[in-house]
Amino acid sequence: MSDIKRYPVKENIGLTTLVNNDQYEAMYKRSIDDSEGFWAEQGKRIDWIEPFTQVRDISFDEHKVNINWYKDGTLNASANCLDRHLATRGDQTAIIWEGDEPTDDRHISYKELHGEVCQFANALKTQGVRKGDVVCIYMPMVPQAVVAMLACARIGAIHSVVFGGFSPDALAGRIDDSQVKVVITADEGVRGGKTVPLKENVDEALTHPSVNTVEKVIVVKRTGANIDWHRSRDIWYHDAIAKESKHCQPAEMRAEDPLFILYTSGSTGKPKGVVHTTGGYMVYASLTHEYVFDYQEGEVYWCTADVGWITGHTYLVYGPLANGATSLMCEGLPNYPNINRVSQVVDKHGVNILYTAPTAIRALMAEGDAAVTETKRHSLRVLGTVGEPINPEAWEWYYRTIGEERCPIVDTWWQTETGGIMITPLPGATTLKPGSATRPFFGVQPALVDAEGNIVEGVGEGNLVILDSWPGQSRTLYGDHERFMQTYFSTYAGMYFTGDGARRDEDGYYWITGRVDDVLNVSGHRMGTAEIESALVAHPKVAEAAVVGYPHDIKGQGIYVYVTLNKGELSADKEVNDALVLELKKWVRQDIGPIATPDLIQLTSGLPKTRSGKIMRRILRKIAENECGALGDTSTLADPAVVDELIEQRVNR
Ligand code: 6R9
Repeated sequence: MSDIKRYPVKENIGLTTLVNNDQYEAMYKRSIDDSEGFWAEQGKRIDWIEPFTQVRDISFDEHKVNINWYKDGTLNASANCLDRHLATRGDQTAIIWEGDEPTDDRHISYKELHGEVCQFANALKTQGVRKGDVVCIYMPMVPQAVVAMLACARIGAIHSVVFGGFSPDALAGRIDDSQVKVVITADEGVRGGKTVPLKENVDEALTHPSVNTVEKVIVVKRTGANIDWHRSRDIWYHDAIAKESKHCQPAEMRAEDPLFILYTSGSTGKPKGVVHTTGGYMVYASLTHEYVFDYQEGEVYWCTADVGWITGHTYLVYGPLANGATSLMCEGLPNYPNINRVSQVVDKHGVNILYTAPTAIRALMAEGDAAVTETKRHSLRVLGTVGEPINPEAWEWYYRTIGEERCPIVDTWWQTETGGIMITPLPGATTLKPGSATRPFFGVQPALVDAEGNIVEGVGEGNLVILDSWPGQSRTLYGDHERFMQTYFSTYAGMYFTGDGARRDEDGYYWITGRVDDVLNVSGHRMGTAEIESALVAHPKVAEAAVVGYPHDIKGQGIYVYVTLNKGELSADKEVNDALVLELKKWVRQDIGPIATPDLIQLTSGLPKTRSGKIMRRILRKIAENECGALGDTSTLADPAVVDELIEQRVNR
């Protein structure tokens, strides 16, 4: 490990929330030794209607997992993001919106955002939305997406944001799973100069026979495109708010009332509706946003994630707004219309803190210094990354080229289920090692577990678990607490299992090695292999499908698919087979969405199976990685000849 570079703390990053590593160590120790006292204090950073007296009430028992933070307190998340700032920073910009085209932008002050959220909250009530109802938000990256989230929070409705890149089928599944009452969408989205037919997708999703709870569809006019209109069901957003008041009393919510549902891929086919509640989530979002990004009053903070992902929820909306930050929201792509767009936006708005994903960094890096031409980036102070392991080359490039060796990089490890950042450096306190997410955040107790379920001490490797609860933790899966307990608490009894593997070095630094379950990480997006497989086997010509990941320069992981066809469908004619491969790619794209499009498809006459019929994915992964010499133990194969054919006809070389 001695060739690992270290970047000691820089003195010149400006004001820092934490002075040094000793302070981190002391505060961390306190957060573990006196969890109750630490979180009682931190709980005060947000505004409560009825203050809490109980801090934590937790059971990690695999059969009766029960997680409560600040249980008897009441609050409103939108009031914490808006109302409490009005007196001190009502005229400060809350959201800078940067449109897809560089000429398009808008500043929205806390006062304006408050007014619009109240208006829309009233509109939702007028449309019949009540406390506890589920509202689906299927939107492009426009300010109304944030307004919609906060308006739901204001009246105690539970939002379920579905990423605008998901297909009508994927949307239908998510609407059906949580019995959505109202859908909020836009006529079209715009990204990288291309439009996305969001309203059309909603119309199609709502024709699914299983979808029968949606009463209203509220439509934001983004492009003015021609769209179908269902008079009794559809309402324009601007009409819905027209007559509504800019005042709306925030609903008094209990700390453990759900704030939102967010669907994420697991290792089985059906997406999981991860539920986050109000009090603990807000405390954790606000605390991590301040410490991890060393956020200082008045700074411009830019998280490039879409609101359809957890990163957009916690670090574009709830964390920064709870802290009164100016949060930049960008509609388009990091490389549109030019490769230096990110740097241009940084200069244009004086961005101090930039939080993005390794896949975006690698895409910029691929163009060399073009990503920074004609820009200065002098305002930048802290850089962050999230979503997947960052390779040291990309880290170094980010550090030198974007940050000019001035800005610490916070490589933040966390998950949809964790609600907020869990393992991360703290700028100004932590010596950095490129590729390592470094040390646990306050209150977080990571551990490594070996194959036998024993905790690994000191230097070592294993599956990453978390030993005790933290306030941002997900409480359940919507409508399926059994599955929640089963998925996260049954692998290692009494511990939260992350699904990731990790290594710990001699300094106690964590190095995340990636998923250990059947979940891929494609451009920082979680994709269950089972989801893609079930899409494929639904194709009339497909008999069986097996999906694995393989290393991809830009995306981190690419999607490699092995497909066997129904009898007689595999042609002797290469052109016919090639056409089918294209058709299958399109099929998956339409079924799930563009992010799930397979990169490589291999048609084969058989899959490697054990005698009991289990697909041997280990072998398929090796072949997809083009490492055919290292297949490992193949003695349990039912038919070894299959492997020779797979190697012979592999499509990654
Ligand atoms: C926030 C988010 C979670 C999975 C997680 C892990 C991977 C996220 C990472 C990272 C290495 C990091 N992951 N951050 N791996 N280093 N800094 O991405 O949530 O979409 O639920 O994905 O992403 O594999 O388990 P989510």
